[in-house]
Amino acid sequence: MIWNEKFETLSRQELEELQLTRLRKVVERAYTSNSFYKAKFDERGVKPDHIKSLKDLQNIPFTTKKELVDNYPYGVFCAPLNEVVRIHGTSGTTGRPIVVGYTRNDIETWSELMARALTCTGIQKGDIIQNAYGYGLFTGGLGVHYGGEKIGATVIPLSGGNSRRQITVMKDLGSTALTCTPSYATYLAELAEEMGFNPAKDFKLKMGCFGAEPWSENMRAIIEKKFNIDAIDIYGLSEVIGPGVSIECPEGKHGLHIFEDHFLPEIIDPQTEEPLPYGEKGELVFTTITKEAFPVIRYRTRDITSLHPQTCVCGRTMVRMARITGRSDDMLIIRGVNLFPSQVESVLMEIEGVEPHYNLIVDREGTLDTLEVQVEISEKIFSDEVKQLENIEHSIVEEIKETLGVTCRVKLVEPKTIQRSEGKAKRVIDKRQI
Ligand code: DLL
Repeated sequence: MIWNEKFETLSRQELEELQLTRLRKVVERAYTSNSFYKAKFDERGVKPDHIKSLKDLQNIPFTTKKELVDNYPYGVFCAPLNEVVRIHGTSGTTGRPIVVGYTRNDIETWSELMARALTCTGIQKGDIIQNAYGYGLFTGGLGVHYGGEKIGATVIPLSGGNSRRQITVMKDLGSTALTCTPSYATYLAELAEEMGFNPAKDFKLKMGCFGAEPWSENMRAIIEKKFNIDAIDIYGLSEVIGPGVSIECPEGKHGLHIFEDHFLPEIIDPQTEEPLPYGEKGELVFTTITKEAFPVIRYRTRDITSLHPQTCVCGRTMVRMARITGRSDDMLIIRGVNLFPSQVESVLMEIEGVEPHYNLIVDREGTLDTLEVQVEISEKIFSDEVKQLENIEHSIVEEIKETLGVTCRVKLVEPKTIQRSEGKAKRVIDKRQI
């Protein structure tokens, strides 16, 4: 199902014409309404009327997270505050937060994109969406909420947390779709079992729309099996709009369609800042071409992925991005080897008896980095013989060494001892920074 056939299936030529018109408009807006952008453009000698083709985007300077933080709270807004009808923001756990604003048109755009995204997953009028993304400054809750209402689905605005009640609601109200972070979905499945349900049989769930944190293909398989649903990957970030920047379709499950009539994606080499061709992995950069209050121009997301232009079996023509491996700032460098937590997750979830709850503890002994993988194993195995535990431990060490090239220590821990998350999971404890 396609929500907006006209835009989602544009030919490349039609799309590029539209993108250019919109790009020129947003550059003009940023330049004339905001001194931060004006100064940046002037420094490079770029004027809005220099944008004659989409390629000219590459002459415009990048915008970084640091610049947004430095201009806290309203320095990057491109609309007067009295036209801003909503504020969201990042949590700022790693420093000062970023606040983002939306005009009434921006809220309409976002709702349209979330309507497209939810429709793309197969959710429609008649579905009951259990929305367990947090409501508040975080964009997940209200993003799904507005999109869900727009397509005429029934939205239950539960927000994250209150987990036992989530299970009761799922059962009693007959939720057919679950929206939350993948880590929270695994916790809800576990809790449902603890409460005496069989999550694969006792609920009406058909699909889940999961995102806001990196998750592996193997984690998808676990969630799909536990709930007997299609688990779809949804991507977005507050600075760009929130959820609804890109979405997978159940037909393909091989990359997320970017709504390119609103966001221009680029992939760059994060070191040299040079653009990379389709198919190559690098840092994702976005220019929003329709937002009013908080457009971002060549914004460096730090998310690592690649772009794939082939038209999808679902009929959408927009470019797809591969599942995000991680953020460049989440990348761990262990004794010179680069690895993302999601790659460790992928290895762990292949191993029989291992549960989808883990922590990675990074430390330094003398001059050597160390990685300890703490992972829960199933109740049954935990109470079995020591020999079996040793085998699992050995398999994890070997598999991580072979697949990722890093030697690690493994600590198998009792079921339900690793902290569960109601939103984004925090799985890495890097003691080198303490
Ligand atoms: O996480 C928006 C969102 C809400 C997306 C609900 C999907 C669903 P922020 O809190 O600003 O916004 O965090 C954005 O989260 O730059 C990525 O690093 C990460 N992220 C978001 N979606 C995915 C995903 C929301 N599907 C940051 N896979 C982004 C991997 C994701 N990482």
